[in-house]
Amino acid sequence: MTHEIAVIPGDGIGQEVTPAAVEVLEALEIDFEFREADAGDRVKEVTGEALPEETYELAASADATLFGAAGETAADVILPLRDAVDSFVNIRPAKAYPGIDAVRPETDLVFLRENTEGVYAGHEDRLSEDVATLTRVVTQSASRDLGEFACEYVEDGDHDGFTIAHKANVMRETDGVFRDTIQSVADEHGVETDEVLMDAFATKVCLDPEQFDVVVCPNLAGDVLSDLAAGLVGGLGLLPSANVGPERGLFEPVHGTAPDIAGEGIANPAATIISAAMLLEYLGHDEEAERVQNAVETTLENGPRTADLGGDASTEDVTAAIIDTL
Ligand code: GGG
Repeated sequence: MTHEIAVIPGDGIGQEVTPAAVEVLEALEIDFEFREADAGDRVKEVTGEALPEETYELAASADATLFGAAGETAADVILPLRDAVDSFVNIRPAKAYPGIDAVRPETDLVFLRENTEGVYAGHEDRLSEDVATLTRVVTQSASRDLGEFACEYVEDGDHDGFTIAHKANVMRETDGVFRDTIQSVADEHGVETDEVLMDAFATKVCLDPEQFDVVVCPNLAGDVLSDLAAGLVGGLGLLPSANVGPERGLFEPVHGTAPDIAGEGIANPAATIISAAMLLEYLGHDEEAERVQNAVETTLENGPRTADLGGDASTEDVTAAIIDTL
């Protein structure tokens, strides 16, 4: 069976790390058909559109999508692409790998981030020169989908339960719906939960990350808190993500375009290659997913390493080492 994979490198280092992940996938004995498409700042400059219709349609029809990064046009690219694959959850593991000089080497977390609403729902207005507004949308239905996913994730994996991170003491209606709906789904499943205010979580996770395992968050909180966790494990070059929907998935590193190093060939491809491992698992290739994950971990431990991890290797050197280790 051939898997059709949409490949959307986007901008900045997305142009470097996405082909690296494709090279790793090509090294496996799996029948892939890769179809590349444009999105982001560069294509907008040329065509006036950050997300051409054919790119959206490709993501909406491919078996899975591998995406790199978007910069200034992130809202016009990433959010519609997540919609194209009907993704309601963004899975973001934050793990400290052996051999990496991490601030908190004991960190091993997974964020399950709501992926369709909150303040990223796109309802922003400029009412006057002085006043800008943003409508935060939280629904029981999206919170229920996330809650169901979180329960299944915990039941299928080696997890005791999950933590709900929210700010319902201030955003009583919106985060109240989020917290109460997810809690009631967990009760129906008999899954254990605890809850934490998201600002307190930011401190607690820095001081003692081991007290957390699976963390279920609203959209913006999941984006911010997973970047914070990246700081604990060695940087954004190490955090993958999977945007999962009922029939399709979009796999992308957590990091953005890194304009400060874009074009130099020194970006760390690990986050995108681990995202490709998540894509493999999503498509049912568990054994190959584990091989890729192990090859990345071995390479992170033994080198070569890119500059963000204290080395001087290029993106190509690291990718070649991962493929050799497979
Ligand atoms: N590879 C993902 C990317 O381009 N991240 C930049 C960004 O702005 N992300 C926002 C989000 O993940 O919602």
